[in-house]
Amino acid sequence: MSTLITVAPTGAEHAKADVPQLPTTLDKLVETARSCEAAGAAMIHLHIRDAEHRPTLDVGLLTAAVDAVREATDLIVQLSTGGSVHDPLENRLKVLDAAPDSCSLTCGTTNFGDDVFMNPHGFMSELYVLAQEREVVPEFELFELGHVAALSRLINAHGLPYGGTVHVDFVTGVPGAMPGTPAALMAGVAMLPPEVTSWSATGIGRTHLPILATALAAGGHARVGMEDNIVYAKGQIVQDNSELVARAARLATELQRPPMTTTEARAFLGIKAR
Ligand code: KMH
Ligand code: ZN
Repeated sequence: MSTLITVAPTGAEHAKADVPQLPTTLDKLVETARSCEAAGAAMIHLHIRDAEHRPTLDVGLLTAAVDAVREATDLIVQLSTGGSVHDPLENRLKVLDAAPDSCSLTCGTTNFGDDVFMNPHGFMSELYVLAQEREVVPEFELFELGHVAALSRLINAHGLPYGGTVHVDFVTGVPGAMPGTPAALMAGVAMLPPEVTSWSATGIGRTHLPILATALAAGGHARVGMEDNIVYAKGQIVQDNSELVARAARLATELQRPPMTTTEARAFLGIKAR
């Protein structure tokens, strides 16, 4: 089995002032999308920034980013519906107006460092059904073991998502949420309901490498990128997201699970042809 590598290049948390190499402009986003595709990524998880490099859910800017990445690459374009912890729920639903291939859908409220990342059941249900209607393939983000149960509740209430597959991503190592340890990840994998067809994992900060290695060894897929981790190795800050993608691709290839092509990934996730 090959490996689906997703890159999350920007996120909503790092400040541009602290991490100047963060791709926050459209040009830089397209450049990083190209280099990450060449390095082995098949999907990109996008958060965008405004002219002041602040996180934004402006639908016009989101649409421009989706169009530009589609024009420059064959990557599956996944928009974050998580946004930042400060984004109102109604703005997060409007993300689908930008017509991405895929969207993230976090399966419950969670501690998020000093903040709380809100995902009440009504919001998740509305987003789930909207994604079905718009023919957008969701990726279910699981920050906590309880989120696995919340995912089952959504599937039982609304049926399978558009595309007919159920792909989940464990986001581990967020301070106050599920730890980024092999034991916690494998506990989550053991709980997955039968409808889940594939899983990936990411580890925040220093949990990045152990979670990447665990996911690859256990038959999962990988998410990497500066949204989650800006340190390549001790004393070495990531300069370009493709460094993280290339390392994941090398590890996956050594483990006889080379990176999935974008064409394979589209079929694998049931992405709509556009
Ligand atoms: N920025 C976090 C509050 C997602 O993209 O869907 C939420 C997040 C999850 O990153
Ligand atoms: Zn995100």
